[in-house]
Amino acid sequence: MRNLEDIKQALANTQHLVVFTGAGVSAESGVPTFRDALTGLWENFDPEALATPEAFEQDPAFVWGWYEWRRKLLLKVQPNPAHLAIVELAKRVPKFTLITQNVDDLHERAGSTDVLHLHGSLFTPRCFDCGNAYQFTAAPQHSVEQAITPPQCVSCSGYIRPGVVWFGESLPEAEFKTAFEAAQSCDLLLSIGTSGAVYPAAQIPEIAVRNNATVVHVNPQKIPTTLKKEYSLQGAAGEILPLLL
Ligand code: BJW
Ligand code: ZN
Repeated sequence: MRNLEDIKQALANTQHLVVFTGAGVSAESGVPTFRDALTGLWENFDPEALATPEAFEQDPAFVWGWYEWRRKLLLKVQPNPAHLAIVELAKRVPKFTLITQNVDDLHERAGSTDVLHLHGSLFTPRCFDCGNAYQFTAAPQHSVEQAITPPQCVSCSGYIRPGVVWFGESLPEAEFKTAFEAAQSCDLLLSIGTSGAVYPAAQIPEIAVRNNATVVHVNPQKIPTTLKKEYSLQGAAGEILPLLL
């Protein structure tokens, strides 16, 4: 596979490697992606009914229940060989930045540090009204269809919301800035398991391409590439990434 040899060469010479991940990196752990046919979360749920502040205001128990179901699922799964390979890659390069769109904690549980979570986390809930952080006290409840009234804020009685970034909301400023600067200054970027459907995160590989970095997409779907230094490695992240080590 000539591509693989080129990419290994780029890895051996890189000064600043950026790894940018989406839901696909956690798929082999058993976490559903969003947009994959049949298995994606949005095959069965309408994103507009769940992943917006308006949806939460309209039916907080429905939305909170859905996120509690996903939090519970995460407590049962483990990082996969893709998460572990990323930890190993970080050790082998002079400078490393890990940017994820994922709201799970599988990169951290695999051993990655300083992970830039562009879309927040399922584990940092806060008050919808005043923003006060909330500590989970109880284990999440179960059934996927189960509506659960959210807990209430101790300071203002507002409902507690998941600490994720919904459509129409801004990305966390510090993470956004660091991630975009890394995309501009890196010489190699691996974009792993993302459909590239959601902006502004989807600009990250585009920025790296524009700045003449080598960009490698790892995805079971073939990702169209435009430039000589842009590659598509077709396959599951947990199988492809260990080949780069
Ligand atoms: C594998 C694999 C294996 C499978 N190995 N790979 C109109 C109104 C308002 C906003 C907009 C608008 N038009 C556009 C916008 C902007 C909007 C947007 O991008 N919309 C598009 C969808 C059209 N963006 C926003 O609103 C963002 N904010 C923003 O722009 O702020 C400025 C603003 C303010 C006010 C008004 C307007 C603008 C915020 C976006 C937040 C996204 N949040 C979500 C939900 C988080 C909470 C939750 O988890 O529920 O984040 S959406 C969802 O998609 C989630 C993901 O992080 C994100 C990206 O998905 P990802 O990771 O790419 O997953 P999939 O499923 O799409 O793809 C998986 C891939 O893996 C596939 O390619 C598979 O092939 C692959 N795969 N197995 C490797 N084993
Ligand atoms: Zn509050």
